[in-house]
Amino acid sequence: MSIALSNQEIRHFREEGFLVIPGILSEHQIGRVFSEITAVMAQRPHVPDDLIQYEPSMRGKPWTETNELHVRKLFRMAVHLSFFRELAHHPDLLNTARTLLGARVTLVQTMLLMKPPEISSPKVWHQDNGYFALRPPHCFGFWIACDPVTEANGCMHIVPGSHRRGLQPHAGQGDDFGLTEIPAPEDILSVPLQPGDALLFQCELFHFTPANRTTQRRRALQYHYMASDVAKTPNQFPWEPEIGFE
Ligand SMILES: O=C(O)CCC(=O)C(=O)O
Repeated sequence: MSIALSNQEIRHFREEGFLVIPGILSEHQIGRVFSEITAVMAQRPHVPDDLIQYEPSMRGKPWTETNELHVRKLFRMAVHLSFFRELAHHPDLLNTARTLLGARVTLVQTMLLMKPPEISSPKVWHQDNGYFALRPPHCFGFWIACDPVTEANGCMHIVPGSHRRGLQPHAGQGDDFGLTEIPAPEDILSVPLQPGDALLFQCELFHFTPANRTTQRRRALQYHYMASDVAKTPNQFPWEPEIGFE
């Protein structure tokens, strides 16, 4: 039996731009995610170039290419790794995407956001559609906690309802590309989660994660799906969808 969103949850997602679904992945599935990360790192350097991105703060410091704790993110895993490709077909993800976006959906992008202890950097305030440039913005992401996720180790911070303002100006380069106007503290909601819990967020919702200030790991999976009526518009971040579903 897969999860079926209630009308109230669908309304909440449309109005507030987010929804929390507890327990979307099992302990066993999270364990597989961790072992896949370890396997990828053990295969260095024989892995695709776009799969691993290291923490910028490690530049110039002693580090090893095989140390998981030096990794900022894994990227495009559904293209490169069968476990993550199969996970994109998980009924709770795919059926929820179809409920919110319509029958024909595409997997836009997958990431494993590693936010390692002590050396990580914040992810600046942004809207994902600042990177995707999709019109209309019929797209959302699942952000799935793999570790216990807290304010101290870098949980998601969002501005409920901000997707209704439409795409706002962004500036900066690479991972520092973000909103030119930072939200007011009173508008911000932090979203602590337990392993396996998912935050669903619309692709124009303002969001941010602080650095991990603890000695605990904070790994999260991010899977974005888009609807079939969406077109990519040109911007500075060229990307290709990972999977189309029939
Ligand atoms: O998990 C994180 O640290 C932030 C991820 C995020 O917002 C993104 O990559 O767009």
